[in-house]
Amino acid sequence: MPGLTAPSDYSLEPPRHPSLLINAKTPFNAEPPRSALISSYLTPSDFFYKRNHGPIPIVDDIERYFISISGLIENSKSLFMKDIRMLPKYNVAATLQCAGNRRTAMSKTKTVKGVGWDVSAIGNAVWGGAKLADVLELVGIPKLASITRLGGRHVEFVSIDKCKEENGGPYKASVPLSQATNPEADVLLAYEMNGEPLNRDHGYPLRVVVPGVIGARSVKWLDSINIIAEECQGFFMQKDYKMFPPSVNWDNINWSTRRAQMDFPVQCVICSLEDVSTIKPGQVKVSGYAVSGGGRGIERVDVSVDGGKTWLEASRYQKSGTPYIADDAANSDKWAWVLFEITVDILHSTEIVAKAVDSAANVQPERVEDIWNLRGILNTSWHRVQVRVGHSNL
Ligand SMILES: Nc1nc2c(c(=O)[nH]1)N[C@H]1C(S)=C(S)[C@@H](COP(=O)(O)O)O[C@H]1N2
Ligand SMILES: [Mo]
Repeated sequence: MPGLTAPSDYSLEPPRHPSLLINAKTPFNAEPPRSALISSYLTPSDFFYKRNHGPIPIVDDIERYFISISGLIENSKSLFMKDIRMLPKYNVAATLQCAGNRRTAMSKTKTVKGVGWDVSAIGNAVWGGAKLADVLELVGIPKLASITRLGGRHVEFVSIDKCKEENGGPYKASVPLSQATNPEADVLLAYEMNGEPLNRDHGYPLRVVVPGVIGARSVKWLDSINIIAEECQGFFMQKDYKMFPPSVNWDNINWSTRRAQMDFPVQCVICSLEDVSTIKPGQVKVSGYAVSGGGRGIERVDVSVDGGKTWLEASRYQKSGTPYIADDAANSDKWAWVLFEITVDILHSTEIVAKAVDSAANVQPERVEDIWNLRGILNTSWHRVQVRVGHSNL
């Protein structure tokens, strides 16, 4: 591909913010301190978690960059950036969350395999770009189609980065055609993040954003789109990012028995306190984020200051000063997180817990042990932090 190339080593990585917590240098995997997440509803791109499986691709010549669309369609097509920009532009607020968010906490139960994320492998941004549904119309696939005339049922996104899991091949993933062609699913080919051109870490010049779905399906540095009959057969769809029960281990795993994870479940995390904090007795602000997948809003966030015996309801907001209502179409970004906040009185050392309920009344599991899985994905257990009340030296 002339416009976009993939280095085979890490000598040409972009600069990154020094306050990121680095979980792996090559490939670069890093997350912000949790306190940074609650300082704004939109996560600045500098502080947005970075999840990579290879060296960051490079744009040699943006004028020559194009994506090709082919597969089970009558006519293949190449689209340059100017063709994508010609389509109506949408700005969609959507939270991207890695399926491995909170993996470190899950690994305390029993070892899991994967990058050790704390609670910040998540971020909320306004993504600007064309709707995939409009792009697919350019190759003759109508809105709301679930199958093409030639039998295509899935839309595969292929990048150009060199991933060791793919034996040096590119990262790829797919979504069902019915989701890709549904304008309300808001699947984007995004070229902007928070009003600025995407930066290299986040997929410059063009990435997919699949709102409400685990981050793994939002392919960065898009190179081509294939319309295919079956789901993408790549590593990250077939041999990774699947949810297994706790009884499955590396000796008895059979990947084909489980579906590729798509929507993420309801999640919520306290970001105003570390895992263990020493505080003065008195009022403490407890705040954090809550989000659910599939476009389900957050109906409630409960906070406990006695380890989960009794609960108080926190207030929720997206725009400061405006209370959030889960099913208020006019005032809620349905793909985006809500921030929550409550001030509590803490006089003794205790455990503070938070859990959220989504608009389908889905709740978070209490115990991480019950959802433990060998890849350490989707840790959505009640979020717990310890506070130690100290009386001196504070
Ligand atoms: N081409 C490509 N796309 C990719 C990845 C990747 O390694 N290569 N990682 C995926 C994963 S697992 C996640 S969680 C998100 C992370 O996006 P971000 O780095 O912009 O936060 O990108 C996804 N898209
Ligand atoms: Mo991820």
